[in-house]
Amino acid sequence: MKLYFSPGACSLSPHIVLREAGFDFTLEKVNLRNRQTASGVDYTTINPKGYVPALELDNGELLTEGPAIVQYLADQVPDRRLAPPCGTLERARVQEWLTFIGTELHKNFSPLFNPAATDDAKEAARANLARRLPIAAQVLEGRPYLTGEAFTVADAYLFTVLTWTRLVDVDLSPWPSLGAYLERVGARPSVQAAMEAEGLKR
Ligand SMILES: N[C@@H](CCC(=O)N[C@@H](CS)C(=O)NCC(=O)O)C(=O)O
Repeated sequence: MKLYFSPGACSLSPHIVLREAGFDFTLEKVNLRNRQTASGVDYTTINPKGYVPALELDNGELLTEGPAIVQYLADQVPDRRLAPPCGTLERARVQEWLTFIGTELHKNFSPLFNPAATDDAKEAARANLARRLPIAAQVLEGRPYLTGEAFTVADAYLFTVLTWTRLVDVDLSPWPSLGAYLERVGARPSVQAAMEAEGLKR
């Protein structure tokens, strides 16, 4: 398998999951400014959506959309318990978090990275984050991971999104459980290795 990624972007989530799952895989960096891959290919010829992540499967098919990719990976290695079995309420809880992270957190960070976004759009995004981050913070006051005692693919995604708070000056100090969570998940060997491979470790 090959993961198309950009350092520190949301592709870090499937990157972490590939390592948690123990897969053999390769990485190909995508320059999101000019949409060229590291090997000099126009990325839109590989993934017409133009954004990362995309996972090239061993049969040549391309799978996109982070939440779909991480669940596909988890389902290939059920023994690793990266997601509960399909069709269970526990699985729906993981999907509930993946959707919340994708639509309510991730997409409210996007304007903060976008130089073309107006100040009003940025302010609205910050206000949305200030209303939504406490939802995750409250849950993490009572458990180490989003759905309980065990790390799941939803944690790979939340960790990834929370790392962006450092880049766009979103202060996590009102929610100490989120800071502690960043430390906890960030200490996992898979996360350390993924960050090293993406050149994110200082
Ligand atoms: N719906 C997509 C969103 C992916 C996304 O927002 N990717 C960002 C990086 S975090 C990106 O590649 N942005 C560049 C662009 O949109 O052109 C997913 O969940 O995988």
